[in-house]
Amino acid sequence: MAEVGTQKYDDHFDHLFKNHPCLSKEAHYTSGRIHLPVSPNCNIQCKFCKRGFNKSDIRPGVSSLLLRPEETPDILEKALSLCPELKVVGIAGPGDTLATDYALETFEVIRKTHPELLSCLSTNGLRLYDKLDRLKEVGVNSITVTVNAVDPYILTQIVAYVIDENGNKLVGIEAANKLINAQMKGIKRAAELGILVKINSVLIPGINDEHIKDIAKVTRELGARILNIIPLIPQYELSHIKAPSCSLLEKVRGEAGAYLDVFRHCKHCRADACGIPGKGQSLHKELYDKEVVETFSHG
Ligand code: CLF
Ligand code: SF4
Repeated sequence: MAEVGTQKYDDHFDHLFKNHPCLSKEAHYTSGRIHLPVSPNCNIQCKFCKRGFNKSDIRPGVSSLLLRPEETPDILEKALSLCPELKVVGIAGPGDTLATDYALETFEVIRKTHPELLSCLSTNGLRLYDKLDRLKEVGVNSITVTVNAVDPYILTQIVAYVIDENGNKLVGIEAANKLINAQMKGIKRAAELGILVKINSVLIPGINDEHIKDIAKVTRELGARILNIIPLIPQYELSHIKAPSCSLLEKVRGEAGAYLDVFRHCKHCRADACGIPGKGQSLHKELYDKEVVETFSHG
């Protein structure tokens, strides 16, 4: 029986809750995670994300902050020697992990070389449903979906556009409906396949602060298990909005906590993060032998 916050579950996720640093307070201080930055592109544009779709279109190997899937086992070996407590291999960017197949290819390689490690993926969810069979096949244990609204009118204030599977650029309510429908289908199916689903929601004062509880309610009904509320970093098109205060963050966490357990220890990790997050350990410099440019990560 797993006991998470106020919720009790009789299920097979005990091992994950005990060992994953983003699922329990205890593991946050004892388990390490490495993010492998293999996913360069994104297929949507969030108004708070300063990576433009075109600007993010860099290829692996061109930039020092991107790895090719076949390079990852060596990096992982080095990471394990620097941090033997590593339990989780995560892929969280710098773009969307399912906009290209590099994340899937990486998990396939890692499953063969390091089957003992847990595999964790973070995505905006646009392509989640389509890729779930492959994700299951390559052994992904947990998936984080960033859901910033389940109401399309609210989402139009957060997402500028979505590129659909045929390469068409959708805007406004059409884009919002496309993303929400894809996320909902993906979350439900992932949960049905026995993959643990965590939700990340960016708290944007004046836009979705009264709506996060609805996100918690809807996603819980679909099978999500835990929610991480990330305070907005005001930038790009939302640079005029102030970051949420601690009291607003606490209020929203309390409201959402009525539906889903809330993870409160998130460290807003980089897409190339490595170490034990609760100890503030950051080994990316040692790992790559040089300082690399800070990258965005969904976490
Ligand atoms: Fe990475 Fe995210 Fe997996 Fe964790 S991070 S993909 S679930 S292994 Fe963790 Fe970092 Fe917060 Fe993310 S502390 S940003 S919640
Ligand atoms: Fe893409 Fe993530 Fe940036 Fe949104 S926040 S535009 S999903 S990389």
